[in-house]
Amino acid sequence: MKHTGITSALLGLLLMSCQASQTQYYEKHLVFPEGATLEQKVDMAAHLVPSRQQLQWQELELTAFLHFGINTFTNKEWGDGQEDPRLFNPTQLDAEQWARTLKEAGFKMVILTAKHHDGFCLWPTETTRHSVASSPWKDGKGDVVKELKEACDKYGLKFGVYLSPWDRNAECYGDSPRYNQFFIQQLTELLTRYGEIHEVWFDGACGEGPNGKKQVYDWDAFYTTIQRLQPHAVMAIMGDDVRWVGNEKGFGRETEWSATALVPGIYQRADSVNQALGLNNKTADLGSRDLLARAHELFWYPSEVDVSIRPGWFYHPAEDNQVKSLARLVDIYFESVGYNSVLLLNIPPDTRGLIHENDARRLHELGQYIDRTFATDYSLDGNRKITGREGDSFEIEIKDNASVNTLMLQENIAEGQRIEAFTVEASIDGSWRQIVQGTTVGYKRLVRFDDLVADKLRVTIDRSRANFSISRTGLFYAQPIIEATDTEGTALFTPKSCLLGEHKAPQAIDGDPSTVVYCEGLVPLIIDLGEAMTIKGFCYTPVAEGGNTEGTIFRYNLYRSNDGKSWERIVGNKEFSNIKNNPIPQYVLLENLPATRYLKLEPIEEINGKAQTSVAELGVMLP
Ligand code: FUL
Repeated sequence: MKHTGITSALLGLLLMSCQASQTQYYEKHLVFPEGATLEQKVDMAAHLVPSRQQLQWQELELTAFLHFGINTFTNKEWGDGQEDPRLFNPTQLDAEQWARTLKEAGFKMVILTAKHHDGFCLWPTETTRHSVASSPWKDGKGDVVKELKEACDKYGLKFGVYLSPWDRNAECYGDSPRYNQFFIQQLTELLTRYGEIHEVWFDGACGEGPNGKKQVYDWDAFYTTIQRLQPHAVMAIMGDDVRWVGNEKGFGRETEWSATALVPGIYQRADSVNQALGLNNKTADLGSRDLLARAHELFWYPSEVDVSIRPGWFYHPAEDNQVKSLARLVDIYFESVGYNSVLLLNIPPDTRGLIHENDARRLHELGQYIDRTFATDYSLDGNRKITGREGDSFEIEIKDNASVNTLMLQENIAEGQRIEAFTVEASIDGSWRQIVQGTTVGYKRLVRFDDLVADKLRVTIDRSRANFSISRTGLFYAQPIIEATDTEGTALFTPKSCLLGEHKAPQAIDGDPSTVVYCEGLVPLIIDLGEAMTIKGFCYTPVAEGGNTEGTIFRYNLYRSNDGKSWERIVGNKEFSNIKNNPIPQYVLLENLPATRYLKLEPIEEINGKAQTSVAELGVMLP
């Protein structure tokens, strides 16, 4: 028996090592063998994996672009290269303010336009006089690249450079060998003078037109220069590490394959192969099975979503009031980071050399929103690894009976991107109801759905290219956002009566926030609208800053009823975020609520953990 045991253990080990050695992974690129079947291709695609630096880059999630340069001072989006460098004169340039603002908002890397299409260099290059060295800023002794890199190091941010291949100032542009040399020298300066560089961004834009200068770039030489000088950097857009998502609006594809048949532009065959396959960066489908059937090779070439916080990429004073709203930025976040992409959000420093107050405020709000949304994971055991095969399901238990509206799924992409389709169901009162269906997952998929109170979710992986491996799941509640502009004009409907516990509380519905009701204990507030009506949400107004805020509700449940006797819970264990530090009216949207007469706001926790309740105003929003 003993003997047999050892033998079978050895056999098991042998088998395991055989199996292990059979699993072949392809780093960054693979070529399908001649005559490969679709099944073989799908299996190979499932084993295409990112390089180490691609993986590290993907994990950054949130990265920032800073478009700053001579255009900032000429108020243009594209300079023509003829600008007087003396126009470059920021009065208060403070790279630490840039880095600090971005760091506090949760960004992990900053990419600076070291040279845009106008050819003006933000560092004192030896290649041209069209640079900061010819400007009055710091008497021509300044170096924006250096200042920002030092600030990034101080704040623990990674640093990347944008270097435009298209150069409208360089006299040698169009004389291909000479310009390539010139460009490599610029690249070499940037990659050797400032320590570690994590991303090199080569813009594909060129506005020369058919009669303009024709420059044939030596991508191989650019590539080997980066490999030699900064082997850990990723090469973006015209490089083969990071792919442009295909728009500058900030939206990724819901079905986003990092394993794609699109050949990166730096390869000579790119145009012919991509044309034959009918592909470019904007194509909706870059990696489906249909495409695999026609493709000869695949690249791990993940998507980067670049978008500006303002309409333009560079600073224009006329756009000071056109900074994207928080709601828009949050949508962008969900449809980039949440769609298997990295977000590259541009914030253009102004002519002072500062991130403008309006942009800084919005970044702060965005950072807080993301932090708060993902601070509480309502799933039990979100960090457990889940593996399985096509058709398998797994369940996610929901903690505290909380209402949730966001599911996070992450594939272990170190083993490849495999999931092609999934279904999410919720167990409500003992029966399963389908909530949403999705396609790809990849590094991260944030699935949004209507607010939901359920015992658990069930996720079924309907289609997978090989056995799937999920590294992380999570369940969150993303607060609806009502913009200041939306809410300012929002008139509240005054309920007919209000009870605090058993006592009438007319002060809570008198339209005057200075009249406050306090009471001992965590006591529910009940409002009666007089008749059942369609409502859009409710608003709890706490005692304002400076007043006696004891009893301010922090966490709550909300119930609805039409007879004041039987209650349905519609919001479970929610918080009025930041109400302690910023006690402003709390607008809460309620979606798809049937006509309702009574609402009950039940406090679960007071801001300081006391058993007290207070309210300045309570009202509802009508559609
Ligand atoms: C484009 C450029 O032309 C814009 O000016 C901006 O730099 C954007 C990120 O890429 O191609």
